Amino acid sequence: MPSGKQDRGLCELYQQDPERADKLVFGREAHKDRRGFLRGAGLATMGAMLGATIPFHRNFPAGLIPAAMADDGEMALFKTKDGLTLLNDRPINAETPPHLLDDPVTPNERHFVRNNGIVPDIAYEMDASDWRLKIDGEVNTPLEFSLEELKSKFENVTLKLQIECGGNGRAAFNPPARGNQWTLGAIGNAEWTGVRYADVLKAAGVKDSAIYTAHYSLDGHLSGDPEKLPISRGVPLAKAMEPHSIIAFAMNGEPIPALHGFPVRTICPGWAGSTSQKWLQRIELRNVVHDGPKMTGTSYRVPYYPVAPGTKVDKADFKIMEAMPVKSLITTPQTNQTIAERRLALRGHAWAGDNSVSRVDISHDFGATWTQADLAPPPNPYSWQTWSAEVTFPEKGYYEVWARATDDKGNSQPFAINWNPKGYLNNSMHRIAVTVSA
Ligand SMILES: Nc1nc2c(c(=O)[nH]1)N[C@H]1C(S)=C(S)[C@@H](COP(=O)(O)O)O[C@H]1N2
Ligand SMILES: [Mo]
Repeated sequence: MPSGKQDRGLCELYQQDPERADKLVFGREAHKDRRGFLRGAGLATMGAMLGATIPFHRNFPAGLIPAAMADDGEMALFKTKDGLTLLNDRPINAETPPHLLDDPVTPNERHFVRNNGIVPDIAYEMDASDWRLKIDGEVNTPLEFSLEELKSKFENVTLKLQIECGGNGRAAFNPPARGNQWTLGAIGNAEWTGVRYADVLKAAGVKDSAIYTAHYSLDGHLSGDPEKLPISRGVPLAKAMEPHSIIAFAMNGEPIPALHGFPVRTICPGWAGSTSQKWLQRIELRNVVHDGPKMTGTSYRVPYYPVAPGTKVDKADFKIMEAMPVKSLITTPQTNQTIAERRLALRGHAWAGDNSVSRVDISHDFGATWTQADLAPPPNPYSWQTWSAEVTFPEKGYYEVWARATDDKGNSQPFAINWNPKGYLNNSMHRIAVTVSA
């Protein structure tokens, strides 16, 4: 597994800024001299990442990503994925192109990945025999469970649950917001099996003083410092007690894959994905709002009030992001297709945080007119809902198809982005391009 101090992975650097990556690794002018050798600071960096010296470094071409880095560690885990777009390799962040999200239940190999830190060893080993889940803090009886105990002591539930990263859609922000440049695909709707979060807390006896939960996990901080946690978030007690909040141990009928949180994770569906904590080892009930890493400052937080694009907002004016807003995707057809027929079948999904979706409308004339799509009810609350529609184009030419979902509280997707400093909660309409050739 590569270790090092850089906060962006090499693959990401090469994707975004190949010249800078070359300079960093291969020295100042390497990008101008493609024969550039690995030397000096670049050689040291590469050696540190590979954990060995490179005797033939003089033959090592500029711009080459060592095969060991592509085949080992997290990149090897990433190879189990099918068609995802890699945004960053350290930590792994990858999204699913919308047309690969067509299934009503997202297969494991197509579920997006959002990591803040380093995948822990337990997930590589897929062996939970030494693992325990601890429940403590504001409880009457602190408890500890092995994986088998957790599975057998509580009723098991299986639910289709959507998890969407709070930063999904950030790439569309202007001025840009720093962070992973998610386009549309940081959303998934897998079938999860686990125990109710509420049942586990009730077994420990929730004290009246408890108001918030805190999740602690096994993933490593990017700095390599074992004292530091990459992320420790939590939810208000009421969300944890909601019957669809679960502590999951299986994803689509299999042990949770390494990238998704083996052996167990919370799922607090409909809320920013960061509340669904992977590689869980401890839940603490707290008598204050949790203040772990990425709970404070501007992480997973948005201004209390709407702000104009580019506004500098005082840190004191941020609140914790909770439920995600109503949103939809067009998953069939893929965007940018040329079709030889005037009629086009469309399909997709829609979801709405804590709410349910009451309708999806489709436009093929830049929003001038809308027709209502057929919308299936959710198989269970907090699953996305599948919709279908058909449009007929009047003549050949370039069209856009737009989808707009509305939830049961009357909220609809906007056309414009509700800009905020960190690029969260973008639920603007999904648009696809269609060219009709006949
Ligand atoms: N332990 C841990 N849990 C985590 C994260 C993490 O970095 N570490 N990332 C969170 C974020 S920001 C999101 S959006 C979801 C993504 O879940 P997935 O990778 O299974 O799609 O996991 C959440 N749980
Ligand atoms: Mo996220």
